[in-house]
Amino acid sequence: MSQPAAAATPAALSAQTSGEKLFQPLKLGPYTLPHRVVMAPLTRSRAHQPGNVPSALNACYYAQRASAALLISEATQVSMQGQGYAWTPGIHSREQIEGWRVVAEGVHEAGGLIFMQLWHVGRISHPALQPDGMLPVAPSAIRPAGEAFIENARGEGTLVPFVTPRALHIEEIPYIVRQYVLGARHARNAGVDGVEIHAANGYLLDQFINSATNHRTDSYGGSVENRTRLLLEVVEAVCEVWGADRVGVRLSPRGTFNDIHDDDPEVTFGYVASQLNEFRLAYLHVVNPDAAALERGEEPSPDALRILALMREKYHGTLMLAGGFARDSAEAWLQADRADLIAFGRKFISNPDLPERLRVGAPLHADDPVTYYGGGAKGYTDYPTLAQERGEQPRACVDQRWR
Ligand code: 8OZ
Repeated sequence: MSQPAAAATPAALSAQTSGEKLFQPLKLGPYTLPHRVVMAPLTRSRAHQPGNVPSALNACYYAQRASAALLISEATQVSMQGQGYAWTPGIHSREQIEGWRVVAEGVHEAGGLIFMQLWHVGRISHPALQPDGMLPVAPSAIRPAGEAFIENARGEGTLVPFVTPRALHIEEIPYIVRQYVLGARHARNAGVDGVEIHAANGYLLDQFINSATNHRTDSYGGSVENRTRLLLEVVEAVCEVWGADRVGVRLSPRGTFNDIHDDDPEVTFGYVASQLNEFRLAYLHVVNPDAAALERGEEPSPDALRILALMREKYHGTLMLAGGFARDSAEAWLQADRADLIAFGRKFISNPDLPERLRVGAPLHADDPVTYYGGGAKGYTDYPTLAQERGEQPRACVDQRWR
Protein backbone atom coordinates (compact mmCIF):
# COMPACT_ATOMS: atom_id res chain seq x y z
CA MET A 1 0.00 0.00 0.00
CA SER A 2 1.30 3.42 -0.82
CA GLN A 3 0.09 6.95 -1.00
CA PRO A 4 1.53 9.23 -3.61
CA ALA A 5 1.81 12.84 -2.47
CA ALA A 6 -1.40 14.80 -3.06
CA ALA A 7 -0.81 16.80 -6.21
CA ALA A 8 -1.14 20.53 -5.68
CA THR A 9 -0.49 21.00 -9.39
CA PRO A 10 -1.37 24.23 -11.20
CA ALA A 11 -4.20 22.29 -12.88
CA ALA A 12 -5.68 21.22 -9.54
CA LEU A 13 -5.38 24.78 -8.22
CA SER A 14 -7.06 26.27 -11.27
CA ALA A 15 -9.85 23.67 -11.03
CA GLN A 16 -10.49 24.82 -7.48
CA THR A 17 -10.63 28.46 -8.44
CA SER A 18 -12.80 27.86 -11.54
CA GLY A 19 -15.36 25.93 -9.45
CA GLU A 20 -14.90 22.76 -11.47
CA LYS A 21 -15.51 19.68 -9.38
CA LEU A 22 -14.03 16.97 -11.62
CA PHE A 23 -10.53 18.20 -10.86
CA GLN A 24 -10.85 18.83 -7.16
CA PRO A 25 -9.10 16.45 -4.76
CA LEU A 26 -11.02 14.04 -2.55
CA LYS A 27 -10.13 12.08 0.58
CA LEU A 28 -10.83 8.38 0.10
CA GLY A 29 -10.13 6.35 3.22
CA PRO A 30 -6.44 6.94 3.97
CA TYR A 31 -5.74 8.24 0.48
CA THR A 32 -6.04 11.66 -1.11
CA LEU A 33 -7.18 11.47 -4.71
CA PRO A 34 -5.94 14.37 -6.84
CA HIS A 35 -9.21 14.55 -8.84
CA ARG A 36 -12.48 12.64 -9.41
CA VAL A 37 -11.85 10.68 -12.63
CA VAL A 38 -11.71 6.97 -11.69
CA MET A 39 -10.97 4.09 -14.05
CA ALA A 40 -13.87 1.63 -13.87
CA PRO A 41 -13.25 -2.13 -13.64
CA LEU A 42 -12.98 -3.57 -17.16
CA THR A 43 -12.79 -7.24 -18.12
CA ARG A 44 -10.16 -7.60 -20.87
CA SER A 45 -9.48 -11.39 -20.79
CA ARG A 46 -5.74 -11.06 -21.24
CA ALA A 47 -4.34 -12.98 -18.27
CA HIS A 48 -1.33 -15.16 -19.12
CA GLN A 49 -2.06 -18.83 -19.82
CA PRO A 50 -2.09 -21.36 -18.37
CA GLY A 51 -3.25 -20.35 -14.93
CA ASN A 52 -4.96 -16.96 -15.53
CA VAL A 53 -1.89 -15.11 -14.25
CA PRO A 54 -1.47 -11.31 -14.57
CA SER A 55 1.55 -10.58 -16.72
CA ALA A 56 3.98 -7.82 -17.63
CA LEU A 57 1.56 -6.85 -20.42
CA ASN A 58 -1.21 -6.31 -17.89
CA ALA A 59 1.17 -4.32 -15.64
CA CYS A 60 1.97 -2.09 -18.60
CA TYR A 61 -1.73 -1.49 -19.31
CA TYR A 62 -2.50 -0.45 -15.74
CA ALA A 63 0.68 1.63 -15.34
CA GLN A 64 -0.23 3.53 -18.53
CA ARG A 65 -3.52 4.51 -16.86
CA ALA A 66 -2.01 5.47 -13.47
CA SER A 67 -3.13 9.10 -13.80
CA ALA A 68 -6.66 7.96 -12.90
CA ALA A 69 -7.67 9.20 -9.45
CA LEU A 70 -8.04 5.50 -8.65
CA LEU A 71 -7.68 2.41 -10.84
CA ILE A 72 -10.17 -0.35 -10.15
CA SER A 73 -8.82 -3.60 -11.52
CA GLU A 74 -10.71 -5.83 -13.89
CA ALA A 75 -12.93 -8.32 -12.06
CA THR A 76 -10.64 -10.96 -10.53
CA GLN A 77 -11.93 -14.36 -9.48
CA VAL A 78 -11.31 -15.28 -5.84
CA SER A 79 -11.36 -19.01 -6.64
CA MET A 80 -11.54 -21.38 -9.59
CA GLN A 81 -15.24 -21.77 -8.80
CA GLY A 82 -15.58 -17.99 -9.12
CA GLN A 83 -14.42 -17.86 -12.76
CA GLY A 84 -16.96 -17.26 -15.52
CA TYR A 85 -15.07 -16.13 -18.60
CA ALA A 86 -12.00 -17.38 -20.44
CA TRP A 87 -8.63 -15.80 -19.57
CA THR A 88 -9.75 -13.55 -16.69
CA PRO A 89 -7.17 -13.20 -13.92
CA GLY A 90 -7.53 -14.81 -10.51
CA ILE A 91 -6.21 -14.08 -7.04
CA HIS A 92 -6.12 -17.61 -5.65
CA SER A 93 -2.76 -19.06 -6.77
CA ARG A 94 0.79 -18.14 -5.81
CA GLU A 95 1.60 -17.25 -9.43
CA GLN A 96 -1.39 -14.90 -9.59
CA ILE A 97 -0.30 -13.12 -6.39
CA GLU A 98 3.17 -12.65 -7.88
CA GLY A 99 1.65 -11.41 -11.13
CA TRP A 100 -0.54 -8.88 -9.32
CA ARG A 101 2.52 -7.71 -7.37
CA VAL A 102 4.17 -6.73 -10.66
CA VAL A 103 0.98 -4.86 -11.62
CA ALA A 104 0.79 -3.04 -8.25
CA GLU A 105 4.47 -2.08 -8.41
CA GLY A 106 4.08 -0.79 -11.95
CA VAL A 107 1.10 1.35 -10.95
CA HIS A 108 2.88 2.69 -7.86
CA GLU A 109 6.03 3.54 -9.80
CA ALA A 110 3.82 5.51 -12.16
CA GLY A 111 2.26 7.37 -9.20
CA GLY A 112 -1.14 5.62 -9.18
CA LEU A 113 -3.45 3.84 -6.76
CA ILE A 114 -5.12 0.50 -7.53
CA PHE A 115 -7.95 -1.40 -5.84
CA MET A 116 -8.53 -5.01 -6.88
CA GLN A 117 -12.08 -6.03 -7.73
CA LEU A 118 -12.92 -9.35 -6.01
CA TRP A 119 -15.25 -11.55 -8.08
CA HIS A 120 -17.29 -14.71 -7.88
CA VAL A 121 -19.54 -15.14 -10.91
CA GLY A 122 -21.92 -17.74 -9.43
CA ARG A 123 -24.14 -19.05 -12.22
CA ILE A 124 -22.54 -16.88 -14.96
CA SER A 125 -20.08 -19.66 -15.78
CA HIS A 126 -19.86 -23.04 -17.46
CA PRO A 127 -18.50 -26.49 -16.55
CA ALA A 128 -15.68 -25.84 -19.05
CA LEU A 129 -14.40 -23.12 -16.71
CA GLN A 130 -15.07 -24.93 -13.42
CA PRO A 131 -12.70 -27.24 -11.53
CA ASP A 132 -13.24 -30.86 -12.62
CA GLY A 133 -15.95 -29.73 -15.04
CA MET A 134 -18.39 -29.24 -12.19
CA LEU A 135 -21.59 -27.24 -12.40
CA PRO A 136 -21.45 -23.53 -11.56
CA VAL A 137 -23.02 -22.67 -8.21
CA ALA A 138 -25.81 -20.18 -7.46
CA PRO A 139 -28.37 -19.32 -4.78
CA SER A 140 -30.96 -21.34 -6.74
CA ALA A 141 -30.88 -23.76 -9.66
CA ILE A 142 -32.14 -21.22 -12.23
CA ARG A 143 -30.47 -21.11 -15.64
CA PRO A 144 -29.61 -17.65 -16.92
CA ALA A 145 -30.60 -16.74 -20.46
CA GLY A 146 -27.53 -16.17 -22.59
CA GLU A 147 -24.11 -17.61 -23.28
CA ALA A 148 -20.82 -18.17 -21.48
CA PHE A 149 -17.44 -17.15 -23.00
CA ILE A 150 -15.14 -20.19 -22.85
CA GLU A 151 -12.01 -21.42 -24.62
CA ASN A 152 -12.61 -24.04 -27.31
CA ALA A 153 -10.38 -27.01 -28.25
CA ARG A 154 -8.39 -24.80 -30.66
CA GLY A 155 -7.65 -22.34 -27.86
CA GLU A 156 -10.04 -19.71 -29.22
CA GLY A 157 -12.79 -17.85 -27.36
CA THR A 158 -16.29 -19.07 -28.09
CA LEU A 159 -19.83 -18.63 -26.77
CA VAL A 160 -21.85 -21.58 -25.42
CA PRO A 161 -25.28 -21.58 -23.76
CA PHE A 162 -25.37 -21.25 -19.98
CA VAL A 163 -26.27 -24.38 -18.01
CA THR A 164 -28.57 -24.77 -15.01
CA PRO A 165 -26.37 -24.13 -11.95
CA ARG A 166 -26.37 -26.13 -8.75
CA ALA A 167 -28.00 -24.44 -5.74
CA LEU A 168 -25.54 -23.95 -2.89
CA HIS A 169 -26.17 -25.93 0.29
CA ILE A 170 -26.38 -23.70 3.32
CA GLU A 171 -23.35 -25.57 4.73
CA GLU A 172 -21.31 -24.24 1.80
CA ILE A 173 -22.00 -20.56 2.51
CA PRO A 174 -19.10 -20.12 4.96
CA TYR A 175 -16.86 -21.55 2.25
CA ILE A 176 -18.05 -18.82 -0.13
CA VAL A 177 -17.24 -16.13 2.45
CA ARG A 178 -13.89 -17.84 2.94
CA GLN A 179 -13.08 -17.52 -0.77
CA TYR A 180 -13.49 -13.75 -0.52
CA VAL A 181 -11.37 -13.61 2.65
CA LEU A 182 -8.56 -15.52 0.97
CA GLY A 183 -8.83 -13.32 -2.12
CA ALA A 184 -8.70 -10.22 0.10
CA ARG A 185 -5.60 -11.52 1.92
CA HIS A 186 -3.90 -12.44 -1.30
CA ALA A 187 -4.66 -8.97 -2.69
CA ARG A 188 -2.96 -7.47 0.37
CA ASN A 189 0.04 -9.70 -0.16
CA ALA A 190 0.18 -8.58 -3.76
CA GLY A 191 0.50 -4.97 -2.58
CA VAL A 192 -2.58 -3.34 -4.08
CA ASP A 193 -4.08 -0.38 -2.22
CA GLY A 194 -7.52 -1.75 -1.45
CA VAL A 195 -10.28 -3.99 -2.76
CA GLU A 196 -13.69 -3.56 -4.32
CA ILE A 197 -16.26 -6.28 -3.67
CA HIS A 198 -18.10 -6.98 -6.93
CA ALA A 199 -21.75 -7.24 -5.94
CA ALA A 200 -23.11 -5.99 -9.28
CA ASN A 201 -24.00 -7.09 -12.81
CA GLY A 202 -25.71 -10.37 -12.05
CA TYR A 203 -22.78 -12.24 -10.47
CA LEU A 204 -22.96 -14.36 -7.30
CA LEU A 205 -23.61 -11.68 -4.66
CA ASP A 206 -26.11 -9.92 -6.95
CA GLN A 207 -27.80 -13.30 -7.60
CA PHE A 208 -28.42 -13.57 -3.85
CA ILE A 209 -29.68 -9.97 -3.58
CA ASN A 210 -32.16 -10.02 -6.49
CA SER A 211 -35.51 -11.73 -6.03
CA ALA A 212 -35.66 -13.39 -9.47
CA THR A 213 -32.43 -15.37 -8.97
CA ASN A 214 -32.87 -16.22 -5.29
CA HIS A 215 -35.71 -18.63 -4.51
CA ARG A 216 -34.13 -19.98 -1.33
CA THR A 217 -36.26 -20.79 1.66
CA ASP A 218 -33.47 -20.69 4.26
CA SER A 219 -31.91 -17.69 6.01
CA TYR A 220 -30.24 -16.58 2.72
CA GLY A 221 -33.48 -16.21 0.73
CA GLY A 222 -36.96 -14.70 0.92
CA SER A 223 -36.89 -11.40 2.79
CA VAL A 224 -34.64 -8.52 1.73
CA GLU A 225 -32.68 -9.04 4.95
CA ASN A 226 -32.05 -12.68 4.03
CA ARG A 227 -31.14 -11.99 0.40
CA THR A 228 -28.64 -9.34 1.53
CA ARG A 229 -27.10 -11.53 4.23
CA LEU A 230 -24.33 -13.06 2.11
CA LEU A 231 -23.19 -9.65 0.83
CA LEU A 232 -23.04 -8.25 4.35
CA GLU A 233 -21.15 -11.31 5.63
CA VAL A 234 -18.63 -10.95 2.82
CA VAL A 235 -18.26 -7.20 3.42
CA GLU A 236 -17.72 -7.71 7.14
CA ALA A 237 -15.14 -10.46 6.58
CA VAL A 238 -13.23 -8.50 3.93
CA CYS A 239 -13.24 -5.38 6.14
CA GLU A 240 -11.56 -7.46 8.83
CA VAL A 241 -8.74 -8.20 6.41
CA TRP A 242 -8.30 -4.72 4.97
CA GLY A 243 -9.92 -2.22 7.33
CA ALA A 244 -13.19 -0.79 6.03
CA ASP A 245 -11.54 2.40 4.75
CA ARG A 246 -9.75 0.39 2.03
CA VAL A 247 -12.84 -1.53 0.92
CA GLY A 248 -15.38 -0.47 -1.71
CA VAL A 249 -18.56 -2.22 -2.86
CA ARG A 250 -20.03 -2.17 -6.37
CA LEU A 251 -23.80 -2.52 -6.87
CA SER A 252 -26.05 -2.33 -9.94
CA PRO A 253 -29.57 -1.55 -8.68
CA ARG A 254 -32.19 -2.03 -11.41
CA GLY A 255 -29.54 -3.81 -13.47
CA THR A 256 -30.60 -6.33 -16.10
CA PHE A 257 -27.20 -7.59 -17.34
CA ASN A 258 -26.75 -11.36 -17.00
CA ASP A 259 -30.51 -11.93 -16.85
CA ILE A 260 -30.96 -10.42 -13.39
CA HIS A 261 -34.17 -8.88 -12.06
CA ASP A 262 -35.60 -7.72 -8.77
CA ASP A 263 -39.32 -7.34 -8.13
CA ASP A 264 -38.92 -4.32 -5.87
CA PRO A 265 -35.50 -2.77 -6.51
CA GLU A 266 -36.09 0.40 -4.51
CA VAL A 267 -36.86 -1.55 -1.35
CA THR A 268 -34.08 -4.08 -1.99
CA PHE A 269 -31.28 -1.69 -2.87
CA GLY A 270 -32.42 1.03 -0.48
CA TYR A 271 -31.96 -1.54 2.27
CA VAL A 272 -28.56 -2.62 0.93
CA ALA A 273 -27.33 0.98 0.78
CA SER A 274 -28.49 1.76 4.31
CA GLN A 275 -26.88 -1.41 5.68
CA LEU A 276 -23.58 -0.62 3.99
CA ASN A 277 -23.44 2.68 5.92
CA GLU A 278 -22.60 0.79 9.06
CA PHE A 279 -19.19 -0.28 7.76
CA ARG A 280 -17.75 3.17 6.94
CA LEU A 281 -16.35 1.87 3.66
CA ALA A 282 -13.95 3.70 1.36
CA TYR A 283 -16.83 4.10 -1.10
CA LEU A 284 -19.98 2.71 -2.64
CA HIS A 285 -19.79 2.29 -6.42
CA VAL A 286 -23.10 2.24 -8.29
CA VAL A 287 -23.70 1.37 -11.94
CA ASN A 288 -26.14 3.74 -13.66
CA PRO A 289 -28.97 1.48 -14.91
CA ASP A 290 -29.62 3.76 -17.88
CA ALA A 291 -26.09 4.34 -19.17
CA ALA A 292 -27.46 4.25 -22.72
CA ALA A 293 -29.47 7.48 -22.25
CA LEU A 294 -26.56 9.32 -20.65
CA GLU A 295 -24.34 8.19 -23.50
CA ARG A 296 -26.81 9.69 -26.00
CA GLY A 297 -26.52 12.95 -24.07
CA GLU A 298 -29.96 12.55 -22.46
CA GLU A 299 -31.11 12.29 -18.87
CA PRO A 300 -31.49 8.68 -17.69
CA SER A 301 -35.06 7.38 -17.31
CA PRO A 302 -37.10 8.50 -14.28
CA ASP A 303 -36.72 4.98 -12.80
CA ALA A 304 -32.94 5.15 -13.13
CA LEU A 305 -32.75 8.68 -11.70
CA ARG A 306 -35.00 7.69 -8.82
CA ILE A 307 -32.88 4.72 -7.79
CA LEU A 308 -29.64 6.68 -8.10
CA ALA A 309 -31.13 9.45 -5.92
CA LEU A 310 -32.24 6.80 -3.45
CA MET A 311 -28.72 5.37 -3.23
CA ARG A 312 -27.38 8.88 -2.61
CA GLU A 313 -29.98 9.45 0.10
CA LYS A 314 -29.52 6.11 1.90
CA TYR A 315 -25.74 5.86 1.65
CA HIS A 316 -23.95 8.61 3.56
CA GLY A 317 -20.34 7.94 2.54
CA THR A 318 -18.43 8.54 -0.69
CA LEU A 319 -20.50 7.61 -3.75
CA MET A 320 -18.98 6.72 -7.11
CA LEU A 321 -21.16 6.44 -10.23
CA ALA A 322 -20.32 4.71 -13.50
CA GLY A 323 -22.06 4.20 -16.82
CA GLY A 324 -22.27 6.41 -19.87
CA PHE A 325 -20.55 9.53 -18.53
CA ALA A 326 -18.76 12.13 -20.64
CA ARG A 327 -16.85 15.15 -19.40
CA ASP A 328 -19.84 17.50 -19.24
CA SER A 329 -22.28 15.03 -17.70
CA ALA A 330 -19.67 14.00 -15.11
CA GLU A 331 -19.08 17.63 -14.15
CA ALA A 332 -22.82 18.38 -14.08
CA TRP A 333 -23.58 15.35 -11.89
CA LEU A 334 -20.82 16.28 -9.45
CA GLN A 335 -22.07 19.88 -9.37
CA ALA A 336 -25.60 18.62 -8.68
CA ASP A 337 -24.15 16.57 -5.81
CA ARG A 338 -25.46 13.32 -7.29
CA ALA A 339 -22.03 11.69 -6.73
CA ASP A 340 -18.52 12.33 -5.38
CA LEU A 341 -16.53 10.34 -7.98
CA ILE A 342 -17.19 9.33 -11.58
CA ALA A 343 -15.80 6.11 -13.04
CA PHE A 344 -15.10 5.92 -16.78
CA GLY A 345 -14.71 2.55 -18.50
CA ARG A 346 -14.55 2.43 -22.28
CA LYS A 347 -13.09 5.93 -22.53
CA PHE A 348 -10.12 4.70 -20.46
CA ILE A 349 -9.60 1.75 -22.82
CA SER A 350 -8.69 4.03 -25.70
CA ASN A 351 -7.36 7.04 -23.74
CA PRO A 352 -4.75 6.01 -21.17
CA ASP A 353 -4.34 9.69 -20.15
CA LEU A 354 -8.09 10.31 -19.92
CA PRO A 355 -7.91 12.73 -16.92
CA GLU A 356 -5.49 14.98 -18.80
CA ARG A 357 -7.58 14.83 -21.98
CA LEU A 358 -10.72 15.76 -20.04
CA ARG A 359 -8.92 18.56 -18.21
CA VAL A 360 -7.62 20.25 -21.35
CA GLY A 361 -10.61 19.37 -23.54
CA ALA A 362 -8.50 17.28 -25.94
CA PRO A 363 -10.24 14.95 -28.42
CA LEU A 364 -10.77 11.36 -27.30
CA HIS A 365 -9.81 8.27 -29.30
CA ALA A 366 -12.68 5.88 -30.03
CA ASP A 367 -12.41 2.41 -28.52
CA ASP A 368 -12.65 -0.75 -30.61
CA PRO A 369 -15.04 -3.47 -29.36
CA VAL A 370 -13.21 -6.07 -31.49
CA THR A 371 -10.21 -5.87 -29.12
CA TYR A 372 -12.11 -5.69 -25.81
CA TYR A 373 -11.64 -9.34 -24.86
CA GLY A 374 -8.63 -11.57 -25.48
CA GLY A 375 -5.59 -10.98 -27.66
CA GLY A 376 -2.43 -9.06 -26.80
CA ALA A 377 -1.12 -5.52 -26.97
CA LYS A 378 -3.33 -4.51 -29.91
CA GLY A 379 -6.25 -2.44 -28.62
CA TYR A 380 -4.78 -2.75 -25.12
CA THR A 381 -1.45 -0.99 -24.61
CA ASP A 382 -1.12 0.70 -28.01
CA TYR A 383 -3.39 3.74 -27.53
CA PRO A 384 -1.24 6.90 -27.44
CA THR A 385 -1.18 9.64 -24.82
CA LEU A 386 -1.26 13.32 -25.74
CA ALA A 387 2.46 13.43 -24.93
CA GLN A 388 3.14 10.64 -27.42
CA GLU A 389 1.08 12.47 -30.02
CA ARG A 390 3.39 15.46 -29.45
CA GLY A 391 6.31 13.15 -30.20
CA GLU A 392 7.44 12.32 -26.66
CA GLN A 393 8.56 8.82 -25.77
CA PRO A 394 6.04 6.81 -23.73
CA ARG A 395 6.88 6.91 -20.02
CA ALA A 396 5.02 4.00 -18.47
CA CYS A 397 6.12 0.92 -20.39
CA VAL A 398 9.79 1.47 -21.05
CA ASP A 399 10.72 -1.06 -18.37
CA GLN A 400 11.64 -4.31 -20.09
CA ARG A 401 9.87 -6.32 -17.37
CA TRP A 402 6.65 -5.12 -18.94
CA ARG A 403 7.31 -6.49 -22.40
C1 8OZ B 1 -18.39 -7.63 -19.62
C2 8OZ B 1 -17.81 -8.80 -20.05
C3 8OZ B 1 -17.27 -9.67 -19.15
C4 8OZ B 1 -17.32 -9.39 -17.80
C5 8OZ B 1 -19.06 -7.12 -15.32
C6 8OZ B 1 -17.03 -8.36 -15.08
O1 8OZ B 1 -20.10 -6.99 -15.93
C7 8OZ B 1 -17.96 -7.92 -15.90
C8 8OZ B 1 -17.92 -8.22 -17.36
C9 8OZ B 1 -18.45 -7.35 -18.28
O2 8OZ B 1 -18.91 -6.64 -14.20
